[in-house]
Amino acid sequence: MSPELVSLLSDVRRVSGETLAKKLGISRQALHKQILNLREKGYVIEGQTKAGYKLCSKPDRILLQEFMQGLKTKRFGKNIVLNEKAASTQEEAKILAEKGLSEGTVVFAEEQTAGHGRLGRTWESAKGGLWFSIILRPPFLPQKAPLLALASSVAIAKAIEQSSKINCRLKWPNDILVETENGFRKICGSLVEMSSETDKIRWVVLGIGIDVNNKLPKSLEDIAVTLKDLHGAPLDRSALLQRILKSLETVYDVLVQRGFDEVKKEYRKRSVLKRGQNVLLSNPSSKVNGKFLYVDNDGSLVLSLEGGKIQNFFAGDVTLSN
Ligand code: BT5
Repeated sequence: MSPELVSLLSDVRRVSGETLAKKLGISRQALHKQILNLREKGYVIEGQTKAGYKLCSKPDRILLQEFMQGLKTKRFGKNIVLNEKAASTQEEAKILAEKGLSEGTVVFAEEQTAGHGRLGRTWESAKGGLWFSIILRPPFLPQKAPLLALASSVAIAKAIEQSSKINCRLKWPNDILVETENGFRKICGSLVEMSSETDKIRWVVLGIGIDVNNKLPKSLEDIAVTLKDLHGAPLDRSALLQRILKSLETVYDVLVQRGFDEVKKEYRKRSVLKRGQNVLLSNPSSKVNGKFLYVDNDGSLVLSLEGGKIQNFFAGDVTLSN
């Protein structure tokens, strides 16, 4: 792989073999070999030495060298494990976290065979999505870990909005939705799992699943949608992941250094829940009806229940009701 050649080809409409060889400091023969090599890897490159080369499309895969070249973070993703296929990046990352790998380490998979959400629910993870988990070691109390789901939703929403002009909405605690003509559809879910002592987090693994260019099964048609469908064309997943990691790092640093206030403002702007709205909060063992009041400073959901009691909830699935 030649990331330099890919980036030269990406910069211009058509470029002669002579110019490319000169810029790379290699012979025309060596250049020809690199072009063939890229074509074998799925790059569609039109042309020959004389007429000039043109990069028509890149393979829809995250390729290490190219990815690292465009990654603008300080820590997040600097150490990245790229899997063609994994049972679950979450499980792999938890093992690495336990072994002591540093904050910002990312485990990514092109495809997951046993991806899961909260409460062991299945997460559909066919090729073409972004399925990854990040190791974090936040210096705050374990009670504050749920804030990471809210903060990561804000960061991902911002990155998606910059990459595609798609407006993201957030649903407590961990969903990113998009409003379509058929109602809200989920495009991203996140999962926060941790190991802690009474007053210290040992590690958090933040798992993120984003529907990008993947196909969704029929069973999810009414609740999910992909960015490709919304955008009308496939997205460059490598560039999107680079942008998401940068955004995650920025928002995470704000959360750690300055607290939840700033992030909360960004969260509230995009929240589908508006004050006074009737909601149903479901947990495996209970269902509660109430009016949404606000998201508290510890990330919990504050509802006003029938009879006027005000209560904080730390987990559950929210359904909007009338
Ligand atoms: C979540 O769970 O939304 C968290 C999903 C986290 C997935 C990532 S992928 C990388 C890492 N490795 C893993 O194994 N997991 C993480 P929850 O709120 O429980 O939502 C699960 C529900 O979302 C399912 O019951 C389905 O209804 C729906 N769902 C499943 N697959 C989906 C998909 N690809 N897109 C949108 N919705 C999906």
